[in-house]
Amino acid sequence: TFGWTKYYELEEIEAWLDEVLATYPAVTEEFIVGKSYEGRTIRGIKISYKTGNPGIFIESNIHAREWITSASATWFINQLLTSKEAEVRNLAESYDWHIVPVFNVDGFEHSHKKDRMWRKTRQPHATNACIGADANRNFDSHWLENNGASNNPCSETFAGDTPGSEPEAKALVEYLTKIKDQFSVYISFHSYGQYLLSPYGHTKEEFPENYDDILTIGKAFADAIEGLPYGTVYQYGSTADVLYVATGTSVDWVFNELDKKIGYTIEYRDKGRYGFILPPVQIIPNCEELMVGMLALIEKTKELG
Ligand code: 0X9
Ligand code: ZN
Repeated sequence: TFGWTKYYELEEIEAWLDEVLATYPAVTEEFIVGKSYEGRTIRGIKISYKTGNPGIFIESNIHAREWITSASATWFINQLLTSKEAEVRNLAESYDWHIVPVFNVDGFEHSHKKDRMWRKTRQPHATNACIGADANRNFDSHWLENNGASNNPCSETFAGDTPGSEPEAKALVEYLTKIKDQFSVYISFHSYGQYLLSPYGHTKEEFPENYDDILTIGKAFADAIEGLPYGTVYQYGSTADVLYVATGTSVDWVFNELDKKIGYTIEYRDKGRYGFILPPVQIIPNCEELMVGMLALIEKTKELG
């Protein structure tokens, strides 16, 4: 049976998703973002307990090797549906959740079957033997500017030939545009480094007009996680300021092009000891951190209006 003491392959995650959809038909619904290059269906689950809730969109595993992200997304889905804790119930039932546990389906499959460290999509390049692009550099927001991505198909941060050249990114843009009135918060799950990153990724010379609020929310997230007995420390701030310049990311596209005010990238455990190969015993502790962090993040977001 499915659980959170090991990592699962795509097929197992999808079977679990089917089971969840069948078990909670009154409050769950499948949605389809689109098709990957290799023809897989990019699936999501919507969880909605009542009408009129504000929406939160969670995109996970855009980078193939970041397995802790889909493990955390499935854990989070399970908590929203099964937790009996008052705070979690309130979080679950006061928002409409749109969650894509494995976005980069082709890359994820490849990371299981062939190359554990695969990051990118799997679409071949027309004039180069290297395969794939960094889906998180392929969105049409400051695409390929400021050295925040590479034009070399062999680079791990290859931006793709054009914005939306990757079928996965193109499908997500179309899907998010279609449902843009149904969510106000966008969160992208990544690993690793223990950061809560906000826009902008494309420059550290400029900050969003609501950056003070963004930092206040970030602090609430980090403080909540530090309050757990694990003592895990998260840094927070703009991507360009805290980490590095990254252009054409999904979060920045949503923030800039869909005019959303709250968008974060969570970079999960650890700080590099295990890196992308986070041991399975850390899945649940990581998820506990996610939950207290999310509770604080959403609470503070609501408080600041
Ligand atoms: O470089 C990335 O795409 C992310 N880091 S990772 O090590 N997981 O590859 C950070 C991207 C965060 N930036 C924004 N979304 N603005
Ligand atoms: Zn990543």
